[in-house]
This record gives sequence, C-alpha cells and structure tokens, in this order.
Amino acid sequence: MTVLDNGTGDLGGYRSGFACFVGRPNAGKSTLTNALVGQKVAITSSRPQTTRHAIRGIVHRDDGQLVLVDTPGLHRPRTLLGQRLNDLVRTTWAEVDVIGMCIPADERIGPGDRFIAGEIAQISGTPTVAVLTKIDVVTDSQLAEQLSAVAALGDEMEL
Ligand SMILES: Nc1nc2c(ncn2[C@@H]2O[C@H](COP(=O)(O)OP(=O)(O)OP(=O)(O)O)[C@@H](O)[C@H]2O)c(=O)[nH]1
Ligand SMILES: [Mg+2]
Repeated sequence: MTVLDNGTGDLGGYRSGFACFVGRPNAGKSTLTNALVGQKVAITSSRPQTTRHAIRGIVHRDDGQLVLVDTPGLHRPRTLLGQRLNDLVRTTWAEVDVIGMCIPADERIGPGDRFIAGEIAQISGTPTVAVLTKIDVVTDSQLAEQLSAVAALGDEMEL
C-alpha cells in the first residue's frame, strides 16, 4: 500500500480515472470528497452510516479529471442495512482505478481498519493508497506515528 504524500508526483499528460474512498464509518470520506470536488456533493455528519449510496463527484484539474465515488463506511456487518452497504462498497471496488483507504489520524488503527484492509486485499486487485484524514486535529509527532502505523498495516495486509 502506498502512503499518499503531498501529491507532487508528475503525472505527465492529461489523465482521467475513477477513484473511491473506503474506510470506517465516520472516517471522513464524504468530507474529503466534498473538499476535492469543491462543493458539497455528499452529506457529512458526526453520525456513522451517513452515506448510504455511492455518490459521484468530478474533480477538474489542468492535468486531469478524476471521478470520485464516495461510498458508505465499511464495517463488520451486524444488520441487514450494514450488509447491503458493504455490498455496495464492494461493487464499487470493481469499477474504479484506485482505492483510497481513509484512516483518521486521530484514532488508533484498530480491528475496523484491519477488517477493511483485509477485505481490500482479498477481493480487489485495484491499487490502494492510504489517505490520512483529520490531520488538523493532531500534532506533527502524532501524525508521524500514525503514518508508520499505516505503513505497518499495509505490510501486514500485503496491500
Ligand atoms: N477536524 C476534522 N474533522 C473532520 C475531517 N473530516 C471529517 N471530519 C468530521 O468527521 C465526521 C465524519 O465525517 P464524514 O465525512 O461524514 O465521514 P464519512 O466517512 O463519510 O462517514 P460515513 O458516510 O458515515 O461512513 C464529521 O463530523 C466531519 O465534520 C477533518 O479532516 N478534520
Ligand atoms: Mg459519508
């Protein structure tokens, strides 16, 4: 799994592709989608399971166009709704060129993240990039710690 840096990579010519964000409920997927798109395309809230459909937004840049698919948070399902939301997320993985796995910088990596990383590793051959969210609420040293924890998770799950 590649850890996303400040995104200064040279992409060469004009490029276009599909990406989706996956992560625990409340990880900040919809907030990031809205920020990248530049307008509110997805509802955000402090309550888990806010997003219940795959929502598409388009990011326009001089060197490319990115279609973002925002999906519900993925978790070990306990209810039929949870099961259906997970199915939707997995269907989306087959449609995109890259998966951004969102991990909050302010919460320890736990079983929820391991579950998701394991699912991605098992089901999808799609390249996966780790994205740290909520970095505004942590110190630089907490952020550095979380980056190495994320790298370790990637190694452990062979992502
Ligand atoms: N401080 C801070 N808060 C954030 C950030 N990103 C998201 N949040 C907050 O975290 C909560 C969840 O954000 P969402 O974007 O709705 O999370 P989600 O991953 O889409 O959640 P589900 O759709 O329920 O899976 C909201 O209260 C957001 O305001 C961030 O970068 N910094
Ligand atoms: Mg959401």
